[in-house]
Amino acid sequence: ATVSVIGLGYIGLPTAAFIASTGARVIGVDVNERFVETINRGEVPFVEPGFSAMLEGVVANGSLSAQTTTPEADAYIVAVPTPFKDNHEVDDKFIRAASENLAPQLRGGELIILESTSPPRMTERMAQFILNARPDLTLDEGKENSIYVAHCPERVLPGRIMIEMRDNDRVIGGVTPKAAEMAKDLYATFCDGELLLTDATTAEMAKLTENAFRDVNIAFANELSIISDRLGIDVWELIELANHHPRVNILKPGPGVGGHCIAVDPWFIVSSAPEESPLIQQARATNDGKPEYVLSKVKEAAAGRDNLTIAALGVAFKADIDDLRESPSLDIVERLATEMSDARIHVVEPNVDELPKSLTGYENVQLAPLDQAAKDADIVLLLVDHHQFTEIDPATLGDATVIDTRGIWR
Ligand code: SAJ
Repeated sequence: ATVSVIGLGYIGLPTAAFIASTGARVIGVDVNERFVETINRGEVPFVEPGFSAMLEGVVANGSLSAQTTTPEADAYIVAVPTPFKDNHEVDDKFIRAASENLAPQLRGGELIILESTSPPRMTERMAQFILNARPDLTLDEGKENSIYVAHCPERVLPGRIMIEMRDNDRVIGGVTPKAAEMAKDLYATFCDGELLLTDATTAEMAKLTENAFRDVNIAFANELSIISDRLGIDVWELIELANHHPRVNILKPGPGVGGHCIAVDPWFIVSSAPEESPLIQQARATNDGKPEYVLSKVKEAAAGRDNLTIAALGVAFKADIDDLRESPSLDIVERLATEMSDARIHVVEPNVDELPKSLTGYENVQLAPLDQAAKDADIVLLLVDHHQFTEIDPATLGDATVIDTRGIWR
């Protein structure tokens, strides 16, 4: 069977490679020509521990190739971005484009899976995009011109994809029951986790619920960190102690919540049920407010001191990745650059070779190696718990003021 994976980003490309590693023929599709070329050379266009060897192998043996046009295939997996618009409603233009590009290739009998995280009913809408382009096809099962549409949200954690792609349980929701069964057969070829069948809308909501749960829990931790500052206690110790209770499991406070999932997905619930979701909305507001709080701590530490050098350690959205999407750390450094224009800011980000675009316009900001930045700093602002930073002995930072937003040096 031929499987076509549309969208070769952090999720689509590993999914394509895992399926290809089972011996299936996989054709990846992406609009980004540079991505396509990189992948066809067997190289991974982003940082993901352990993934290079797998990709190199499946490209070298011909199981996986990439192209910019959508081919004929027996199954399609759509893994394109689902950003939201200013009003927090989904922008479905990439799903629409993927649907319209694959529709002409269909002959009847194909399975089409939406993997992108989506608001309730998006999978049904995708099916409708396809049927609009191909009124000769039907969702009624068992006919020669039937197509089978399902939702199988991806739940791997960036940084642990090699483990989680195989081991995680998967929720598979069919627009029709047979679509769910067919999707289950495909995922069973590379997934050792349990494959749980439901309808498409429940599957969409399950994914959003998982990420909203995490967002609410992190908001609780972030609120505790501000309360703890006020009370003069160590929030890390506090949470560690509370978590010894058998039914308490509080996540970690930090500089805010970033990435393209936890900071985005709760909005899909909110936009589909605004009146019924005050708690989820407050969690978003609490987490989005944390960068401002960190900024105020830096300003407090800088008050009355001139000619300061600030080492900002990390701008990725979390540890040991190069992904800067929705990164609260990057946001904090940008605001430092504008609001503390007298200070020199040395940005240390071991996972990138050049200063992120949004920071290039500032004369007072430069990318610096860790040892130099740490040596010159009056204020060390730890924003991401990259392993390079956790390995530092804080005693070597001299008399710099340390603001550790991740609690790694306590
Ligand atoms: N964060 C904290 N404190 C914590 C945990 C995380 O401040 O205790 C911050 C991180 O620093 C980061 C943000 O939250 O800025 C999100 O990081 P994350 O590691 O929680 O999650 P993601 O966005 O990398 O991946 C999540 C995962 N979802 C869940 O764990 C429920 C992953 O399994 C999903 O596949 C992914 O979203 C997705 O694609 O939806």
